[in-house]
This record gives sequence, structure tokens and C-alpha cells, in this order.
Amino acid sequence: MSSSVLEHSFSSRLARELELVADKLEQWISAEHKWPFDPTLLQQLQQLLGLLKHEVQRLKAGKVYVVIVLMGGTGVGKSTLLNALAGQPIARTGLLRPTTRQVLAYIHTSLPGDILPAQLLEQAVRHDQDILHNKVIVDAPDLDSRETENYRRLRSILPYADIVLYIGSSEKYHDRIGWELFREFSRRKAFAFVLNRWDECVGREQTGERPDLDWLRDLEREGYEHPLLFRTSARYWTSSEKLTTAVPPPGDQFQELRQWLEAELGEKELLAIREKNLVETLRKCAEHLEQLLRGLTSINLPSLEHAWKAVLERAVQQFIERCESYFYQQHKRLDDYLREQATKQIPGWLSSIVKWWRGWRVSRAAPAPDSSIPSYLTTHLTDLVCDLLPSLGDSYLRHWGEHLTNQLLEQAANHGLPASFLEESLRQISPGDWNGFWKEQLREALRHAHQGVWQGHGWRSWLHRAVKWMPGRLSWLAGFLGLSVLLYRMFFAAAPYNPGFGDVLYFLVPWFLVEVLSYFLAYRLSPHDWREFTSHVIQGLRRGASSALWQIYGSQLSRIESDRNNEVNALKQILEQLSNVLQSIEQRRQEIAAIKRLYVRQLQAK
Ligand SMILES: Nc1nc2c(ncn2[C@@H]2O[C@H](COP(=O)(O)OP(=O)(O)OP(=O)(O)O)[C@@H](O)[C@H]2O)c(=O)[nH]1
Ligand SMILES: [Mg+2]
Repeated sequence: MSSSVLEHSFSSRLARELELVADKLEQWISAEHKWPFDPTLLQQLQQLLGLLKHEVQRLKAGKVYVVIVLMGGTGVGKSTLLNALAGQPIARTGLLRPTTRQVLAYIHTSLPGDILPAQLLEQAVRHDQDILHNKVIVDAPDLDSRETENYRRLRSILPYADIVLYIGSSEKYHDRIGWELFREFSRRKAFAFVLNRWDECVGREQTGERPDLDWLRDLEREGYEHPLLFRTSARYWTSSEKLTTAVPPPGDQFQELRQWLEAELGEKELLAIREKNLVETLRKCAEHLEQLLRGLTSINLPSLEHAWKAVLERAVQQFIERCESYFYQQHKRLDDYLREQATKQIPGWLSSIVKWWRGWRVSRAAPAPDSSIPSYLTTHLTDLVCDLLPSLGDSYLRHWGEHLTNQLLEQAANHGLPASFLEESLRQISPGDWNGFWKEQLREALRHAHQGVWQGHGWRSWLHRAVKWMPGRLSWLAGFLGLSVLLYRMFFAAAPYNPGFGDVLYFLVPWFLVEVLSYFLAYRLSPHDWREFTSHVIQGLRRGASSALWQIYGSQLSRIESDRNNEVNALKQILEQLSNVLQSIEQRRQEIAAIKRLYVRQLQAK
């Protein structure tokens, strides 16, 4: 009594723990996953979840019973065997192949039907054979006929089986499909074997090898130490002649099979089988979850970040190469513009003459048919540089953007992230208007070049700033200094001085020389070299475009990382709960083993 109370309390605790795991797993499976998990693994987990939920229901119901599925090829006598066990013709048998097309469950009246999954209840026959009160025997459709639906039905109920009775006949016991199915489930299910139609083998011992011994050998090779195999002649046990003749074919073990089912498979054994199956289901679950976890953690995001940065740099470099060739083509315009700018910044009369001269020369060199068209001297530098984009052509930037996205996807795929996972989001965040993007980058680069060139630092810039001040100012000072020398000679020198017309040179020579000298010095020091200018533009473009592109695409990596971390945490939590349940079962096993040892010692002491 006390033992059953303990058993009950353990079962309800196990049910609670298992329910928690099942709920958590269900929540996780039904949540929307952005991460590209292997759909086959998810489907398998979904199936295992169904089994866990079924086990929770069974534990909660407090009923100890097992589901025994009769599995085998068509015509081996599965339905006949069920009829023999039931002692009445409940399942249709016949010569027509296949005969059974629906699942038929033979259930004791004491078992509530709602604790069984719907797949097992396509057809149900209730009975009151008390010796089979805790065993649901299921006649399944065959596994090898042309009716593929039969195979599908069998597969759908096999996960709910606690014991599989693999039935063969002298001709059919090691077929490929049956053997594959057996291999797939043999780690998770208890298996016993029945060689039916044994009467057909009797008397043929001389003609060939005995199929039962051959099958036993195959099973031993498969890892079974002492496989449980029964030879039966089910048809004999269903016919009425058994009552009269009462001589079954020699070697028939139908009664042993019955005995095993009815007496040897007691409550303790059933619990042990269920527990073993549950442990295997939980382990399988954990295996799948760990596989998903490995998939998540195997993706090296820092390395993907590195690869993406390299892709972006290459893409920027490609664009820059086009810029360089455009600047080279346009270097005359740039040169003129920069010289013009340099001259504009220098004050003084000489600078004004040079400006006028340049303007005059240009208007003569290219007499504009329409004077409203600005010459390249009046062109704004930004327009000049941004003219690059139309010169590249419409399709260039579109292809450039496409190529960039494809390269990023390729790198992601190389790092284990399937293209389908990122494709949509990458295309969404990619600037559709690459023209606008590059225009903005070019403007920024110009601003950078402007700062670098005209407001730069270093000795040359300082000197330039100092000298730039001189023309138009220092020349006047020099002129007046010359004039003051003349005045000194006129009024303070001891020798009398007669002023003449040539004395005007006292003013003009220093004024002119200083103006010319300071102008040329200021001009030479001014940054008017197109190469220097474009190198500043390109430097700014490289830096600005790389960081702007990284801002766009790098955000995807942060999103991937946070998605991954969420998934990793969720999976770890489920795995932890799973291992808690496994631990509880193991602990319980050890407790029972410890108690058993204690009793043996007491008996020995007596
Ligand atoms: N000789 C002999 N025939 C048997 C035995 N058991 C079944 N049969 C016959 O084999 C044929 C097929 O039997 P079923 O029970 O319908 O076989 P099944 O495995 O259920 O076949 P499916 O429903 O098609 O999967 C029937 O004609 C049975 O009478 C047996 O022990 N000995
Ligand atoms: Mg059948």
C-alpha cells in the first residue's frame, strides 16, 4: 500500500515536471523564429513533444498501461494473431493484400479512451478480459504493401507504442522496410518478435535453414543479447478445431506468448518499460535541442563581421577606382577651378589683374554661344564632382548595390547563415537610391577635402595663411618706405637734393617688387594641385562611405546576435529542465536500488 502511495506521489511529481518541460518546449516551438532552424529537426521535436504530452496525460490519469503495436508486412498474420489473443474475430483477416487499412485498438473497458491519442482510436474494440486490463493491443496496417497510406499510418502510431511486437512469417521477417523501421525505433522502444505461420515451417527443416534461428542470429548481430522470439501459428489458435484436436503444430509457442503478455508483463515491468521509453524520448529531445544549440553557437559572428567589413571595403574601393578615373578625365577642369580659387583668396592689385586675365582668356578660348551657360570657372565644385554619378550610368550603381548584397549574403552563407534567412532583411535595409547615397557621400568628402586643403594644418598652411595677407598690403608699406627714404634725402640729408621725375621710382619699385613677390609666394603656397585635392576627396570618401555602409549593414549583425542569444537562452532553459527530469528519474532509480540492497542484507542477516 505504502509503496503504491510513494509510486503515485513520484508519478504526480514527474507529471508536473514533465508538463513544465512540455509547456516550455511547446511555447518555444510555436513561437516565431527568425533564426533559420533545420525544419526537419523542428518537426521531429514537435513529434517528441506530442509524446511528452501523451506521457503527462498518462501519468496524470494514474493508470499503468502500455500500448503494444503489432508491426509487420502484409499477410504475416497480424490481424489473425490479434484475433487469437482476443479469442474472437475482432479484426478482419483475409487473402486480399493488404487487408487491414485502419488502426484497430483492443482496449479494456476500464481504460478511459480519452487518454489515448486519436491516431490509435480509428477503430476501437472494448473488452473485459481482465488479464489484459493494462495492455492496449493495436493491429496496425502493414508496412510493405503498395498502399503507402498504410505505411504512413503505421509510422504515425509507432511513436506511441511502448512495446512493438514485430511479426514476421517464414518468408517475411527481414525485409528492408521492416528492418529499417525496426532499426529506427529499436533504441526507443521495447521490441519482442513473433515468427507467425510457424505451421508452414514445420516439416521443412530438411529443405533449408530454420527462419526462427536465422532471425535470432540477425537480431543478435543487431545488438540483442537474448531477443524474445515466439513461434506461433495464429490461424490454428483462431480456428475452432483447436478445441477438438488440441494439438498445435510442433514447436508452436503461442501459449508462451500469451503467458508472457498476461502474466510476465506485470505492473512493475510495464512501469520499467514506460520509464525506459520516456528516458529515451527525453534523451532524443535533448539530443535535438543540443543539435539546434550547436547550430546556433557554431556561427562565428566576429569572423562574419570581419568578412562583411572586408566586403564593404572592397565595394567602396571599386567605386573609388571609378572616381579616380573620372577625376583624371576631369583634371583640367579641377585644376582650373583650384587655381581660380587660389587666386581668389589672394588680395591685391596683381591678383585682380590675374583674375581678369584668366577670365578674359577663358571667354576668348571658348566663346559661349549662350552667355547664361556658366563656364567651368563659375561651376560650383560640388556640381563638378557630383557630375561623376550621371557619368557612371544608371545601371552601374544598381549593379554595384546588387553585387554588394550578394557578396554579403555569400559571406553569411559561408559562415553558416543560409541566404534565405538574411536576403529579405538585407534587401529591405539596402538604400534603394544608391545615387542619393553616393551624392551625400561625395558632398561629405568634399567638405572633408575643403577642410583638409584650405583649412589644413602644418607649416605650409601656416605659412600660406601668413603670406596670403601680404599682397595688396605689404606692397603699399614697401612703397611708403621707399617714399620715406626720398623724403629723408630731400629734407634731412646734409647734401642738397634736387627732386626729379625719376624719384617716383622710390615708391614704385618697392611697391611693385613686393607685390609681385608676395603674390607669387602666396600662389605657390596655396593648395591648387588637383592631385592633392582629389586625394583628400578620396580619403574622405573611403572613410565616410565605409562607415555609412557599416552603419546600415552592421546593424543586421547586432540583430542576428541578439536573436541568437535569445534562442540560446531559451534552448538552454528547456535543456536544463529536461535534465532535471532525467535526474529525478535517475535519482528515483538509485533510491529503489538502494532500498533493494538493504532488504537483501536483512534477509541474509536472518
Ligand atoms: N498457414 C497459416 N496462415 C495464417 C496464419 N496466420 C494467418 N494466416 C493467414 O494469412 C492470411 C493473412 O492474414 P492476416 O491476419 O489478414 O494478415 P495481416 O498481417 O493482418 O495482413 P494485412 O492486414 O494485409 O496487413 C490469412 O489468409 C490468414 O488466414 C498462420 O499461422 N498459418
Ligand atoms: Mg491485418
